[in-house]
Amino acid sequence: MDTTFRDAHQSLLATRVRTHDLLKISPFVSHNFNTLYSLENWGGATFDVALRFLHECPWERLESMRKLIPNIPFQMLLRGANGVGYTSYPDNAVYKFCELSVKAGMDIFRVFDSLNYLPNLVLGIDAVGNAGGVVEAAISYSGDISDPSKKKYTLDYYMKLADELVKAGIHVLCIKDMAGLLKPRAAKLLISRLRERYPDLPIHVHTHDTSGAGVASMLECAYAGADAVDVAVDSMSGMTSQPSMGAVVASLMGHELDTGMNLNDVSQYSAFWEQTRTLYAPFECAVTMKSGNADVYQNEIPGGQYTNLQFQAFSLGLGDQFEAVKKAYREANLLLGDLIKVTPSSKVVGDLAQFMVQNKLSAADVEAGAENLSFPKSVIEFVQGYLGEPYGGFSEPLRTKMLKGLPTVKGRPGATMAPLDFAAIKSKLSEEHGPRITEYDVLSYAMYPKVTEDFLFFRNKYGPVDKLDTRIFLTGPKVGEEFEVQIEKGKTLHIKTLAMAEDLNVNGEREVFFELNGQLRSVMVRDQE
Ligand code: 3PY
Ligand code: ZN
Repeated sequence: MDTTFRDAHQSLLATRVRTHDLLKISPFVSHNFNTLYSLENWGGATFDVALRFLHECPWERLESMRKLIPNIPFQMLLRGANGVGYTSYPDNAVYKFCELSVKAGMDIFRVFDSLNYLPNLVLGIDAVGNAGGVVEAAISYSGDISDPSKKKYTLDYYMKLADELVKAGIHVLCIKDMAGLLKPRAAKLLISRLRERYPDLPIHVHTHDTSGAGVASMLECAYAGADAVDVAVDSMSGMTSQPSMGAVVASLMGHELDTGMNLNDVSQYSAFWEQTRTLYAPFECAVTMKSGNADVYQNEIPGGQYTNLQFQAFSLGLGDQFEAVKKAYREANLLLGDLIKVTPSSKVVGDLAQFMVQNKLSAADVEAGAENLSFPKSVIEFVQGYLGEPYGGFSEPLRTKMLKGLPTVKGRPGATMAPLDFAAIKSKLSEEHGPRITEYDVLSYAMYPKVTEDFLFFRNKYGPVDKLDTRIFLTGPKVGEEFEVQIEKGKTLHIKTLAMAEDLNVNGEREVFFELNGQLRSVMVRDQE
């Protein structure tokens, strides 16, 4: 599977790659990579970031990619009962979300739960199955099964969970190594054991290359009988992203597992992304991250979160704080009982770690003073049970001290949530934003109410900004610059910026003059300097 369209940029470029650039390279992918198991191009953080920061509709992105790539299965990442969000949703929101995803063009759903909590996983599996999608159920990997001193997440734990998932009726089993902890020897052990137990079950493995061992691990998985492994095109691979496509393709050439993929095609694809990546320089993790780092085996921070935490620390001018955050992350995880850490449980651990660093608290301080500390909201909601139940139970007596008498949820959180009234949401949105509200907008609202409202206001005011090219979108045109925007097939706007007024008006706005298809126009723009 190629992750370039989703996890690679989520992990390297803060998920900022725009539909415009994805569509530019889509015909090339369609023509040259039709032997891929799948193209991961949706879900995870892309949904939220598209709406929130890129001001574009994620559903339209999916439909547009589908039109240009009709011949490669599409794959998305579904956070089980957490949909594409950070919390539990009512069941009908997850079912409807899957139904619409299939309608918009999705094929394969990688379903995981941030605590490997079976009832949440089963809900996601059922929702995908109901929608007619391919169910790829994922076991999130933590710890190290090749280290006998690690007692919580053992080979036996993973085999039992696999048994439960197979019983739930899945099409594909995924091992989701979101932090890149699956060392080559552990990979061989786990995949060969799964292959032995389930000779006919398709097995798919996902990893991140944070330590630098990703290619080695994926090759071991392939040799041990995995059917598909995840890679990103070379120029979007490595470090917190997936291992390199070119490296895996080249390593298997002439072997019985030869992928049959052409290195020249990979290289052309990579050249496109090498160029395109430069447009996203402000979001580039490579500004702060220069190399792989094997300390991930200790802190167990997932790929996307690793770059986020590092970026936050460096942008505050606290580069050395990142070392403290990584250390605190490890401690926070142990305090909470050694959790599976992946969105959203990884956010809980990250928030606790940052809280500890900011307040200069050691693990012992947290344990001793929990009754008197104001923990981040995500941490409190986690101990209340809003994400489900962690394997091995909640950490006591810390949980009770943190709760300070707050109510708790037993079992699967979504089971006790009232269903959403989609018709009511639609009429509310239509009243506020006009009659063009679709069922896709309704589901965006179900996942992210405030972000979707902001997006709808923005779209009504500014139109389809996803049609602008990325440099213009991110930095704006220069005075005197001419550019074109294709708003639909055969409809192109010619724009030339002419001048800006010297003075600001009373609202702090400046008049900007431009030509639109040869006609003089002006617009008031708030001055940000
Ligand atoms: C996500 O949930 O977005 C992830 O990438 C988890 O690994
Ligand atoms: Zn990932």
